[in-house]
Amino acid sequence: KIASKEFEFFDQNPSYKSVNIASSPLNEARNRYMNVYPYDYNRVKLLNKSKVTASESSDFINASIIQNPYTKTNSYIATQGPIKETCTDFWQMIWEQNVYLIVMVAREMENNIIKCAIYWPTEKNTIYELNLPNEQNNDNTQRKLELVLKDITQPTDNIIKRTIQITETEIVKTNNSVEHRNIRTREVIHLQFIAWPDHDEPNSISSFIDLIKLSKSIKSNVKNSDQYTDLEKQSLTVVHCSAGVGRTGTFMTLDMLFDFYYDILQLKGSFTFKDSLDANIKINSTDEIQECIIHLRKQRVMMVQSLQQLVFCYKALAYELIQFQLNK
Ligand code: PTR
Ligand code: PTR
Repeated sequence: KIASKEFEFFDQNPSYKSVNIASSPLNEARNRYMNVYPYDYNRVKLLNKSKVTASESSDFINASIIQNPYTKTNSYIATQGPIKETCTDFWQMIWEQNVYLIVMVAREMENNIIKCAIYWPTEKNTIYELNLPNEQNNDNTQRKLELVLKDITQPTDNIIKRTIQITETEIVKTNNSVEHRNIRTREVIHLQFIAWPDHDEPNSISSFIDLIKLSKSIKSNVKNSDQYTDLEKQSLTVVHCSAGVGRTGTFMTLDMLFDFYYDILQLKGSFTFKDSLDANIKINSTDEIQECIIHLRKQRVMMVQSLQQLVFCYKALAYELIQFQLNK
């Protein structure tokens, strides 16, 4: 009941900001849903503009930079599941933003409806080539991204983990030769959660918590690895579903709140069973889930999109805090 009031509160207090770039005639076709546009103020801009028509190019992708309200740092990119026409833009964004972790909280097809293009390489050790935009129209140089699926595993029943190697290459044509230069290579981890239909909630709490924990452990491994540059280590985690709001918002809410509460619990030493059931240790007398979603909704529309997803946040946070307490 409380959750349903709370949910109405979000819907009745939308914090709309301008979406002029997303809704402009030039970019409209790059959005999967016409009611889910990224705000202008925190959209991700493609650094190399790509051609949309013969004379016009655009830096638009349906993606929003999301700040973690607790750490006050930019932490994620929330984005739509690419459509066929935006797969190259998606990889361009991954490359330009130095991203090493993509969390996909959707299947490519649900209820016989396509929810996301298959934008990743599906055949192991085969090179998939994408042409990067050639803004200078330099006929002699073409930059490309080469994607190779290096590994695919299933760490749990509901998670598929892909290791995708991206290499930026440059093809330089001179009078009588074509030179193929590798500029840089990076491994990107792609985690796909396959047990969550949209507008709904995951079919098991613990399986979704596994996803959050796996993504946290990948981040800490990368921080300690010398394979990655500092820029890459600090990169934002890309999270998407179909619209990049409902399931994506739920993932981010829980991912941020787990860290927030782990820190508090480490400091406080203990808390009561009732505290954890409430999942609502009254810090500053606020409901942290509500606060967190209010912050997210200022950054992207419909983050945590349905009542079930809000209730799921409470259940999953309570579950995790109880486990945390029991395992201490
Ligand atoms: N927008 C409405 C809602 O959020 O419930 C209606 C809706 C429901 C729209 C389901 C789309 C839905 O599913 P799909 O994303 O599969 O089209
Ligand atoms: N037109 C759809 C709606 O309003 O329901 C847009 C939409 C589709 C919104 C899917 C959210 C959706 O879920 P998710 O963000 O989890 O993919």
